[in-house]
Amino acid sequence: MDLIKDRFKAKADIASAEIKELLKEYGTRKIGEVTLSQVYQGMRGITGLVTETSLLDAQEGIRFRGHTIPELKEKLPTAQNGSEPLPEGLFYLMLMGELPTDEDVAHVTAILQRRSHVPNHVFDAIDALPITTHPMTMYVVGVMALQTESSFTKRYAEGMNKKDYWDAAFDDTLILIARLPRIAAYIYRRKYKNSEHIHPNGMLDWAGNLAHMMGFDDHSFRELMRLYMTIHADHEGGNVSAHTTHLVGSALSDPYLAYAAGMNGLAGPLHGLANQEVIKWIFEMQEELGTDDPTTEQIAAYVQKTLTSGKVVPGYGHAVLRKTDPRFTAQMEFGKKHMPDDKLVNTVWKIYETVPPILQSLGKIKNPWPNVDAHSGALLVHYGLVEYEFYTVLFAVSRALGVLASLIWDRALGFPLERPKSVTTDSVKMWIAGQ
Ligand code: AMX
Repeated sequence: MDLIKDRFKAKADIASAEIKELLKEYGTRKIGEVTLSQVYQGMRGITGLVTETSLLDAQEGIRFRGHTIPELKEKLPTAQNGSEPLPEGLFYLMLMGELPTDEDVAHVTAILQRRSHVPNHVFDAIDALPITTHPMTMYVVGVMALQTESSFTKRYAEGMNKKDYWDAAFDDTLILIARLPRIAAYIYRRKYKNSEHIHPNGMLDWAGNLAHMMGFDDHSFRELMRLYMTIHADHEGGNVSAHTTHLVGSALSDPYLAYAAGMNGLAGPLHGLANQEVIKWIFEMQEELGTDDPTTEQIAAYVQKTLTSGKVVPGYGHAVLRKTDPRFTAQMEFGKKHMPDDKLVNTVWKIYETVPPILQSLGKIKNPWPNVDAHSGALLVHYGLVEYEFYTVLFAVSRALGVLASLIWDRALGFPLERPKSVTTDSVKMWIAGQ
């Protein structure tokens, strides 16, 4: 661990010095203007955050440290006999800002394997919840129970120097990431498999072991988990889960507290819960139409019905993206390679043909194209992972890689408490009257 910590520290020192220079020279330059509408409408388009790990382009989609998803699929190391990127490699890239070698990735995998033991009280906390509890609630409770292990909180109480915050955040992050697959798999087996738990395989990579502990040992399912964990990891800093983790961390809440807060945001249906909503919506459509192979005409009628009843079409639209999400495309490619004839996957592709023109015709939706969540569930169902309430937990395990790599950077760069200004409508009226 010292090896990557030392490397990280050297990079963070250079970055800190650069930022200091930038602010000295250009600190008073305006980066944008804020309209009253933006203040009332979810702060869309306001630049107000620094997130080093990834950057989202409205047309092109996400770049992780400058690399697109197709590039990552080419450049990141894969498992032996595999062709999908290992998420440990993406974590290294987001943290270090440079592509890892095979040895770097093996090193991260080994660090995570060594730290993966989950203390019993975490399982006890999860077991104390009724079996009907949503898996995301169980997951956040598990993360909160693990917070007893935070070295950030212990060291802070002992009077840690602020120069060492990054170091404690680093330690917490690696332990937390190492343990999340076990917590997720435990919840899956508890809720859906009669608590018949499967022990970790200490030889497997992080995502492969998650698949194994959930009870899926098919080679291509492990490959899917590696791809899934890679593409869901980060989507720059303004989305609800990343922004919340960053915000809560800015109060010097430790990485466990900050990540748990972020995951409560991921559990909302307009954000990460959309992956369960998509499959639920498709299953309900199949039931209503009485077929598992609906035509595009039938899908179009069902979409209209969804819209008329005042609901959103899950998996479509985005607050920043204005084209098909490359994370959707990466999953479509996986589907074409591994299950081209799967009926549900083909339905997802038919929905892709049908929905955008309908949403476009409404005139108010800024992005009629599919996002990551439009595809992920159908791939999981193909392998027998049909319990769609669990899907957001998988998203959450992956999202830890991005938001926690960012949190280490937040502490390394000495970012302060986040505290934007708010207004009341009365104060806005007075401001307008005085103009
Ligand atoms: N179906 C129906 N209506 C939609 C829609 C959709 N998929 N996407 C947007 N709209 C509506 C909005 O509800 C809004 O309606 P209103 O003016 O009556 O309130 C209008 O179109 C304008 O919205 P927008 O500016 O295009 O989108 P936004 O930035 O406000 O919201 C998002 C973005 C993702 C919340 C929205 O597109 C949505 O609700 N999509 C469905 C849920 C979903 O797939 N979420 C997952 C996003 C990805 C992720 O975080 N995992």
